[in-house]
This record gives sequence, structure tokens and C-alpha cells, in this order.
Amino acid sequence: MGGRYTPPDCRPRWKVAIIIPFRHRENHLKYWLHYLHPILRRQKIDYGIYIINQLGEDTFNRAKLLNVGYTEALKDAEYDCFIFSDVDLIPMDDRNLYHCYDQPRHFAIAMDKFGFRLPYAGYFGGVSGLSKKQFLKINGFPNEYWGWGGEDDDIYNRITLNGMKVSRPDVRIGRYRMIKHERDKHNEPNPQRFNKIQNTKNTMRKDGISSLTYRLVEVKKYPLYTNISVEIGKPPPRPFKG
Ligand code: UDH
Ligand code: NGS
Repeated sequence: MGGRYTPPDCRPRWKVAIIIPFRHRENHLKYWLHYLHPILRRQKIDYGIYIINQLGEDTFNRAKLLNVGYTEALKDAEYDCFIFSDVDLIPMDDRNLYHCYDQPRHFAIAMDKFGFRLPYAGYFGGVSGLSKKQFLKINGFPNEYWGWGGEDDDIYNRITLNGMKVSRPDVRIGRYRMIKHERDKHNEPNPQRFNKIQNTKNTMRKDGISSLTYRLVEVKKYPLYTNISVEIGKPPPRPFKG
């Protein structure tokens, strides 16, 4: 119930909350649940699935939804590991273990759409995982990336600026298929993203889990996942430049 599972025959090292940022992707979610539950069971992970659904039609904000997921999952159980996954990414190899590591983990390193390689050395998008301690060390994720792009690079910057480095599986193991889709409405590329990722060092202490605000509207437990619907606001008005 609620997408929670505990293996019956061992005592897992981690308690894992899997957080998915979401809006209008019901079809992808069906596939994701269909594939991931069996994989996670075979991996003997102690886990819960949290879909963080952005209400309304304002600009999408992936990283803020992930911060909400961290906060709400902790109200449900004492998780010590958080895996953040896009709804359209399906791992191809059972050995890509969905738990935490001694450094922040990047799981989706070899996606079909990038020819099963990293697109660039600092790529941290798609599926990533941080222990509670690692997450708090970087003050969580930025809340101020509205629209598509850059938020994953900001997270990467936070990790390296705080003296950690990204851990990754072998390239033969970190393979993924992405469910094909067109660009979503209300998630246009954010024109500010290039400036913002130059400034992580100055912004990360004030913008993050420490500054997160949102309105929780509904928590609903389904057999395969917990759905958390939230209002997260909209981008601040751009100052008028004459
Ligand atoms: N997401 C939603 N709803 C949205 C936008 C994003 O659920 O409206 C979530 C979803 O979990 C998704 C993730 O945020 O997997 C990342 O967003 P994305 O899938 O838009 O990012 P991606 O980089 O695609 O995969 C960018 C658009 C590619 C267009 C390609 C046209 N052929
Ligand atoms: C980079 C984006 C990342 C994005 C990555 C892959 O350019 O947010 O491309 O995008 N960074 C910036 O825009 C600053 S993808 O090919 O999946 O659409 O994750």
C-alpha cells in the first residue's frame, strides 16, 4: 500500500524513498511502476514510491518538486536514502542497485537517447540518489529553476562545491531506456539557466531545503504508490528593463 515494500528475508542497509516529479504523465507512470516494482523487489530494497504532482498549469519546477518529495517522504517514514527519478526512465540492468552510496550517486549514466554514454562529464540528470546526510550537506536542491534545464547541473555544482564527488555505476550497468515523448507544455527551456548555474556558490546556502515553501493539497495512498499533490507557486515576475 502506498508503494511501500520491505523484503521478507533480509535486513536492508538503507531505507529508500523514491521521489518522482510529476504532471500529466499518467501513461509513463504506468510503465514505470510496471517495470520498477519487480526490479526493486529483486534488488531487495526497502522502499516507498512518492509521486510529487504539481497542481495547476504554471511553469513546471522539477527540483522544487524533489525538495517537496524529500520533506513529505520523511513525514511518512524514517528514510535515510532518497532516489530522485524522472518518470520516463527505465533501468535495463538489475545490477544498478537503487540504494545510497558513500558519495552522491548518479544512476542514469548510459541512456539510449545519448547512445548509452554520458552526454557530458558533469551530467547529473535523470536518476540520482543522495543519503539524508549528503542531501542536507548541500542544502537540498534549488527551488528557483522554473522550466526546463540547468537544475541538475546546479545540483552537480552543489555536490562538488561541498567537497563531495559523484559516484557512478559501470557504464555497462548504468543503462536506461527513456520512454519517447514530446516536450511538455509549461516546461519551456529556462532562459536564465546558463546564468544561474554560474552562481551556485552564492545561491546554494539561501536557496534550498532551508527556504522551501509550498502548499500540501492532498496525500493519497494507492496500492503501487503514494500520490502527493502540491501547489508550489510560480516564477517571480521578471523585473522590467526599459
Ligand atoms: N515532468 C512531468 N511533467 C511535465 C514536465 C516534466 O511529469 O510536464 C517530469 C517527468 O518526471 C519527467 C521529468 O519531469 O521525466 C523531466 O522532464 P522532461 O522529461 O521534460 O525532461 P527531458 O530532458 O525532456 O527528458 C525534455 C524535452 C525533450 C523533447 C524531445 C522531443 N523529441
Ligand atoms: C543540458 C542541460 C541539463 C540537461 C541536459 C540533457 O544542457 O539540464 O542538457 O538534456 N543544462 C542546461 O541547459 C544548462 S536532454 O538532452 O536530456 O534534453 O539535463
